[in-house]
Amino acid sequence: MSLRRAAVAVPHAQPTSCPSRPRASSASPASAAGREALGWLHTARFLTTAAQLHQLPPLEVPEIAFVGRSNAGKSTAINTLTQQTQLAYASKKPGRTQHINLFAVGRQGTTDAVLADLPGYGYAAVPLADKVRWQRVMANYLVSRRNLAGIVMLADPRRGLKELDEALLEVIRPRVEDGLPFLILLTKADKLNRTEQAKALQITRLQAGGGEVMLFSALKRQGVEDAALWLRQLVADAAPDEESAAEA
Ligand SMILES: Nc1nc2c(ncn2[C@@H]2O[C@H](COP(=O)(O)OP(=O)(O)OP(=O)(O)O)[C@@H](O)[C@H]2O)c(=O)[nH]1
Ligand SMILES: [Mg+2]
Repeated sequence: MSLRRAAVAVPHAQPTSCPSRPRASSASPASAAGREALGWLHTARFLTTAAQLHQLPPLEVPEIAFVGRSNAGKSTAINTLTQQTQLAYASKKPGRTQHINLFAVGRQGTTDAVLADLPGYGYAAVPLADKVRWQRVMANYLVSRRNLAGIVMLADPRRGLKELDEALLEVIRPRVEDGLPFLILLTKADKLNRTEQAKALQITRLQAGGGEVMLFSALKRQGVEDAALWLRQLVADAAPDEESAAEA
């Protein structure tokens, strides 16, 4: 499989590295950069699916993993960010995503990034042996996937970060400390009032270990533009700029 990395230009993208930077509210109209980022994400299409790590194709393009507890809203977030209703399988029933599903993103048939929808962890009805097996697969993926360029962890703020989320934070800590971009999206923000949202943000920022934290609601489209910009910027930063590529 050959995937070509296309040059990425992000118009007026804002820096997103400061966790405490105030963010635009969900009601604010999309900025030019936000529209561009969302348009880019809209190009997402199914690439491949794998039940095991060795079945994943080795890729050169930046890959961004969506991880989190079962039912946290990973698949829904991917569908919302790509503005596609059924790209990733979302479901009321936890444990819907059981494979690593890859989606290619890029205009005009090029692929300049891949989104990876990972199966959720912590679903009580899954047999213990399967849970342990899956945790090992995911830890291996997060530690060893060479083209992993960013991690988006989704968590339901009504539950907060749980034991398994913290275990995952430990697994990725060395890579995050090494500069791997890491974002926690607090999903289903529509279920919280403003005070609860502010409190959830504050608490999670203390736990995020160098990652950025944003509120997100697929229902109210809250945080969608900011998350899209974060993804777009990450891919722009990961791409070799054209001049240095030409010099090499
Ligand atoms: N109110 C509300 N519900 C949401 C939101 N995002 C997801 N949901 C609901 O949460 C449930 C689980 O969503 P999924 O996207 O399937 O969750 P997942 O993390 O992919 O789950 P697994 O594949 O089991 O790991 C579905 O019923 C969604 O409709 C949101 O922003 N607001
Ligand atoms: Mg899912």
